[in-house]
Amino acid sequence: MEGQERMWKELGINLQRHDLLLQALGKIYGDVYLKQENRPEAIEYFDFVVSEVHGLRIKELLDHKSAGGKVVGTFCVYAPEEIITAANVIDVGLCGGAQFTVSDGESVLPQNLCALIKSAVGFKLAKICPYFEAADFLIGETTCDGKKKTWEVLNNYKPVYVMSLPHKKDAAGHKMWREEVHAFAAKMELETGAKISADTLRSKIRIANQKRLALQRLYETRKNSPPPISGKDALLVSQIAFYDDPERFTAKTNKLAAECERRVNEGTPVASATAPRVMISGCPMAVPNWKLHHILETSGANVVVEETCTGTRYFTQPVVSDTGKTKEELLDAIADRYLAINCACFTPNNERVEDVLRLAREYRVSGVVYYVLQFCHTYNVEYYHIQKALKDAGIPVLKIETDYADDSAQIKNRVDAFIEQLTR
Ligand code: BJ8
Repeated sequence: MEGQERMWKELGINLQRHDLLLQALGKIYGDVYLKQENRPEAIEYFDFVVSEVHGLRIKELLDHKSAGGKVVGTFCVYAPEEIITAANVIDVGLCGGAQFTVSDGESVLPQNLCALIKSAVGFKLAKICPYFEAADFLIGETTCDGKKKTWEVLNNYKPVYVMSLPHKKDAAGHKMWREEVHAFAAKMELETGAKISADTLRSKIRIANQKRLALQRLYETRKNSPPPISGKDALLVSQIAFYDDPERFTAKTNKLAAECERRVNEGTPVASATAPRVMISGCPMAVPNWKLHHILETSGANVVVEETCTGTRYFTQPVVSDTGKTKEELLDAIADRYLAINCACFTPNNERVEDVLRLAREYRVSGVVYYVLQFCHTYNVEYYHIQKALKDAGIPVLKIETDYADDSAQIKNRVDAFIEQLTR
C-alpha cells in the first residue's frame, strides 16, 4: 500500500478523496458482488482485478511508459484498439460510472448532460483516477453531441485527439470513416514515433479478435436456461475488458467460460430456472455502475444478455480479414469492423433494431429492460423503434431512464411490477 501511495502521489492524485473513493467502491462491491452465492470459481480473477483497480494495472501502465511506451485513455468502442496497440500504446477505457464525481464534472459542464460524461470529466478534475493521470493523451470521437462538445472542454486538462465518426453508414460514410481510420494510424505513428507495420497490425488484430471470441464464448453459456453465471458477473467481465491486459484477460475469460460450460453440463446453475430471462438494451454501464443488474437480479430476474457497449456491441464483430493483406487493406478491414457497431448515434439505425430482436430470440428472453441515461437523446429517441419492434414480436419491454443517483427504490417498484408481468 505504501508503494501504491507513492505511485499515486507521483501521478498527482488527490490522496484524501481517492481514499474515500476506494472505501466507497469497496463497500459497494462487497454488497453487490461478494454477497452473491454460487459464483463460478474463475470469477476470482475478476474480483482480484477490482481489488487492485488502481494498483497493479496502474503499475503495469507506468512500467510500460518507463520502457518507452505510451498510454491513451478512450471513451468509446469506436476507438480502434488494434491500431493503438500496434503503435506500442496501451489503451484504457475512461468512461465514468460513479455518482462520486458527477458534481466535479458539473463544475465545468451543464447539469443536464448524461452522467457518464459528467462522471468521467469529474474523475479528471478531482484528480482521483490514476488511469486518467497515467494517460499521455485521450481519444474522443464525434458520437453524441454531449461527448463531442465535451472534448473541447476536456482538452484544457489533457490533450484529446478527436476521431470524426460519420452519422450515416452509407457509401460516403464508409469512405469517410476509412479515411479517418487511416489518419488515426498516421497520428498514432506521429505521437509515438513508432512505424505501424502490416505484421504488427495482423498480430494485434489477432489479439483483439481472441478477446472478442472469449467474451462471445462466455456469453454463449448464458443462452442456457438457467444460466451458469449471473448477469452482474458477466457485466463485470465486460467492464474489465476495457482496461485489463488483453492477452491475460482473454486467458482468464476463456477459463471462466470453460467453467461455465462445465456448469451447464453438470447442471450447476447460478440461479433458478423459473426466473424470467431478461435482456438489458441501451446505454453502456461503466464501472461501478451495477445498479440495474443488481436490482433485477435481487428482485428475481436473470439478466442473460446486454445489448450495450459493455455487452454485445463490444465484441460481436471480429475484424474479418487478418491475414495476407497490406497495411492499407488491414486498416480498411479494421475501419469496416468498427463501423459495423450499431450505436444509436447513427441514422437510420435499423441494424440495431434487428440486433435487439435477434438477441432476444437467441437468448430466449421473456422481457427487455431498455436502459437510458438521463439526457442521452440518441438512445432515448431510438426507444421508439425498439419498443415498437419488440411489441410486434410479443416481447414486453420496460424503459428505465435514470442517472447515477440512488433511485433504486423507485426503480425496484417498477422492476417488481415488470417481473410480475413476465411471470404471469
Ligand atoms: S458506441 S453508446 S460507447 S457513443 S450515454 S455519452 S451516447 S449521451 S456512451 Fe457510447 Fe460509443 Fe455509442 Fe457505445 Fe452520449 Fe448517451 Fe451519454 Fe453515451
